[in-house]
Amino acid sequence: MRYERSSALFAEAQKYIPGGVNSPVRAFKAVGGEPIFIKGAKGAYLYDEDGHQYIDYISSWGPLLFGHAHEPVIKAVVEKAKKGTSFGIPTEIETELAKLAVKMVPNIDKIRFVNSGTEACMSAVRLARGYTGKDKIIKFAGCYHGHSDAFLIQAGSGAVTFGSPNSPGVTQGTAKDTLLANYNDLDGVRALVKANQGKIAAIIIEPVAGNMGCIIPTKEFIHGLRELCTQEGILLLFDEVMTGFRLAKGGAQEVLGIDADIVMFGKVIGGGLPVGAFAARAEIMAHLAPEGPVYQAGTLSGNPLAMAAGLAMLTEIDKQPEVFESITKKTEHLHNGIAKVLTEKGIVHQINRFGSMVSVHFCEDPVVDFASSAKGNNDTFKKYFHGMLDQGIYLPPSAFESYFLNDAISYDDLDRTVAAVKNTF
Ligand code: KE4
Repeated sequence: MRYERSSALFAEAQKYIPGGVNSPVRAFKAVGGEPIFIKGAKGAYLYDEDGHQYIDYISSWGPLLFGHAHEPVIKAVVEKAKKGTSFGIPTEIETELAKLAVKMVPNIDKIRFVNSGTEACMSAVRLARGYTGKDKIIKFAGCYHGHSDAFLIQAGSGAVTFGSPNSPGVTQGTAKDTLLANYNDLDGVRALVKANQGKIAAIIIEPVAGNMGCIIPTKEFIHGLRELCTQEGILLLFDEVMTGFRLAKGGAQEVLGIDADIVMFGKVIGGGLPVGAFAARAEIMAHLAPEGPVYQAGTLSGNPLAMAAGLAMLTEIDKQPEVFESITKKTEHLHNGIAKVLTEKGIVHQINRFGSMVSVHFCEDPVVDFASSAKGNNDTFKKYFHGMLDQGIYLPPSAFESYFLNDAISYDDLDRTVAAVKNTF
């Protein structure tokens, strides 16, 4: 039995934790079988409790741009921990990380740290509503902005996998203020705005989507959204929890050349520890407590250990911007290798890639929105996932996710991965 200890640990976990996991996508529900349990990781490799090594293509769902246990991050956290873990009182390192983030990301003057991407997106929507005095928001089917009630309306990521996009527990009162549009459908957004004239506070979007697999906005769509928001006095909220500090120093705003009104971060900004953040021009952030009336708070927000990890990570990126070209080239190499093998094997597929975000879809037609992403053949996906896992390649356990490469992955690892695809099919 390849996964004896993981299986025993999973059985034990299920006695005390719902589904045995602390985040649903980890439970392998979308791919079947039981999750592996990880003992540790270093660089490109995960090591499970049964002694198997895996090339890791989720990098903790994005944060670990330089791979696992990256020396400068570990050192910073260990040193910081020796001086205490949390005070609930301001510390200098919060300002150091804030200054660096503001320097790296265009079009923001101030940033507020929280503990997750969910908190960042939830707080940004409250700020947008408080700033504009309007109630409704538009989100896109298949986009995932965390598990706050307002977003669990045809969310992407784990919520889609469970086939219950509208989660129980979300009230009609909440759902009525979240309007749904389709990604890459500007006319649909225009129609919603027209039908809700003067009532929409914000449009929230993943500027490059990663929770339906990877979906790239057309230039006409993303620029059209910016123009529409400017015309209508609607705030454009870029959820850069995935794309922030992964696509470029300045994230999607930089690579797409679009100025958002509020930008949300998570994952990379915490270097693998719990950090989320939201940022905007000073005149918008001035509405946030304690400067302004929009309330938002958090016991562990700006936690010194998390700030130390985030500061080490962003400092590494600031010093080595070539990391973006390196992981993009590696992702392109993987993309081309997988495409070649699947084509040779006659497997119907689409591969979407943007920077170091990539996803493989087993369907005929291009994947441009949630509906087209949902047409992927999940039986083929399951076979693919487990075939790769059994060969020591850890892929995201859901067709509605993107791969997140880290720069510790070598070209040998990539070629090993492509060979494993060939063996699988
Ligand atoms: P967290 O609350 O999970 O830190 O962030 C929520 C979030 C917000 N926005 C985007 C674009 C995101 O991708 C996420 C979280 N991403 C998923 C992976 N697709 C987290 C994995 C999980 O749920 O365990």
